[in-house]
Amino acid sequence: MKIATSLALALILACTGSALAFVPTTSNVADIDANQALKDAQVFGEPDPQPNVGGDTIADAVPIPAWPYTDSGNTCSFNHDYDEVCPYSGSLSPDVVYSLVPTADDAFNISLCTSLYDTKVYVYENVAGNLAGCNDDACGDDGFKSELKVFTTAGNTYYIVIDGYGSDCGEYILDIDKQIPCVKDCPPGGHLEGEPDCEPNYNDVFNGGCNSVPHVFSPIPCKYAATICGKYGGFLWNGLSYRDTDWYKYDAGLNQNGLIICCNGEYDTLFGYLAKDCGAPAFEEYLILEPCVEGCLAVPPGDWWIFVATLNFGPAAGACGGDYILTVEGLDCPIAVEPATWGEIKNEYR
Ligand SMILES: [Ca+2]
Ligand SMILES: [Ca+2]
Ligand SMILES: [Ca+2]
Ligand SMILES: [Ca+2]
Repeated sequence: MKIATSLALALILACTGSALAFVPTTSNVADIDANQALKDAQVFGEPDPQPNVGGDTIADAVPIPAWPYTDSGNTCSFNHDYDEVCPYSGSLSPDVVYSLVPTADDAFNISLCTSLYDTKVYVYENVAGNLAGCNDDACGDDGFKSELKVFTTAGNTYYIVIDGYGSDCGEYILDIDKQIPCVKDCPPGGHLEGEPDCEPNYNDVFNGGCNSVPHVFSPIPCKYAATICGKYGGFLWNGLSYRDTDWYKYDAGLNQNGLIICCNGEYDTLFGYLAKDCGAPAFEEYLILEPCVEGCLAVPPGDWWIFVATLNFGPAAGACGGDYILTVEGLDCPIAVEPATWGEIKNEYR
């Protein structure tokens, strides 16, 4: 019994420990210093170098003949030839290069999520340095593995560089597959968020909530069931990774019985509600949603703020102008009466 208890505690600690790496916050900027401290504290076992079998540089990149595609190896036996900042700089990790020539305009998902070290991945279009996308941390048991979606043009050559954080190297598992892009359109009757699309150095004075000075929120239209069509995405602000955060409020006193709030967006989405306190804003409850997957939360009675943003920061989060749909059901607003003509009313009593 005692063993079971301590085992359970160990499991909880393990979960908390890994979740600590990237517990989602309501911030609009990646906390690079805090993340870096967590990443630097990671210790990897001695690598198990495997023979360098090609792919050390773009000149001898391993061609990807067809997809879906999976390959594995160990980066430790390769040289450090390339690096990109996303957002951590100064990496000296060895890297391995693959190449892919799409036959149609497409989108690909490149995953290192099941790899065994702190990976980084980026893609060059046709020549080294012509960056089509970069990601350091997106997935995996500790959140430090990499995943990237890239849009490709038929006939171009895409060089996929498997790299690492700091000087980390190790065993990687590369999974590549064509991505069916998620598209969300505003349904009839949807209320437009109205915020301008974000862009480089965008300053959100529209509905950035506690991240804006002064704090600003978008009011949820007073309907029993409101549908809001929002725009979001990630961008760079003076080289740092930012994201558009959208904070919504409703009139105090309109939530007597609880709400059901749902969100469905084109990108990996962070969605939740929180107490109305900008002193130390923290989620009461949140969901991390994959593209085109709807998630719902039951909000208890009372006054709360509702939050929607991309899960990630910077351009890797998804281009500015992405769409999401937020629905809020249960506000104690007057129920709209359908206008009826006299003829319709008479028909009711025929
Ligand atoms: Ca490198
Ligand atoms: Ca990483
Ligand atoms: Ca927005
Ligand atoms: Ca916003």
